[in-house]
Amino acid sequence: MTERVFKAIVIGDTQVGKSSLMMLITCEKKETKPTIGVEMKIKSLVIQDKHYKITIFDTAGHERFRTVTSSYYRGSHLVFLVYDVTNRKTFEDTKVWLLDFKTTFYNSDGCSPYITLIGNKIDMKDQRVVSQDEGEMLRKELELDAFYEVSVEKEIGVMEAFENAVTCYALREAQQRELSTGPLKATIALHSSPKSTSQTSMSQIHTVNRVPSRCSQSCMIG
Ligand SMILES: Nc1nc2c(ncn2[C@@H]2O[C@H](COP(=O)(O)OP(=O)(O)O)[C@@H](O)[C@H]2O)c(=O)[nH]1
Ligand SMILES: [Mg+2]
Repeated sequence: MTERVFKAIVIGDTQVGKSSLMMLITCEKKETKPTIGVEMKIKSLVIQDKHYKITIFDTAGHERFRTVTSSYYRGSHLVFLVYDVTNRKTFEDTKVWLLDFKTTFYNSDGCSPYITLIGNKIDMKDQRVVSQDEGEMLRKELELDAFYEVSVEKEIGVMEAFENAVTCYALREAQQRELSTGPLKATIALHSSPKSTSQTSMSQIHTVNRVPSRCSQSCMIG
């Protein structure tokens, strides 16, 4: 069995829900203490019979002091850029985070990382100050690969965003390989949505409030 190993990172302002998001993806219980030190967790999942192991890194509190280092960014395949829909500053700061990432990012395998913009806390309807349209406009402006609105608290949309990123990055990588080594042997099913056998509950996914999933120009699903 071949297993693809990807590195995922979560970036964004403090308190937007990065650690909670990572806990949800890796099926861990909520942690109450603030994250300090390096946090890395592993998520194994199977999508369309393909096995993936994703190492997910959390900024571990360093974002508060803007001391996220280049080693954190290095070699990332998947990036989750998170803001809080109830806090406009966190939305505006996504541009700063992206710039920080792009100026220090280095990936030796030559395939661009798949960057997903995440607007979290949509369960807090009364406090929302950033609309879904604004999120989508920002995605276009920054030329990010995907945009999802989620609620980590209510488990809405998170696994869908995660699995979309894994699938799209795998396809991008395969296309890159094809460009450099000739015809692609593996057949990638392009005509169905990713089916997951991940152990995380998928029951909430269909109530997701988000812009339809999209890969980049080179990766379309569904
Ligand atoms: N209402 C609501 N609260 C959330 C959500 N996600 C995270 N939180 C809360 O936001 C706070 C900050 O979350 P945390 O994961 O520590 O954020 P981080 O600083 O970005 O790692 C915590 O009190 C979480 O319980 C969400 O989807 N909805
Ligand atoms: Mg944290």
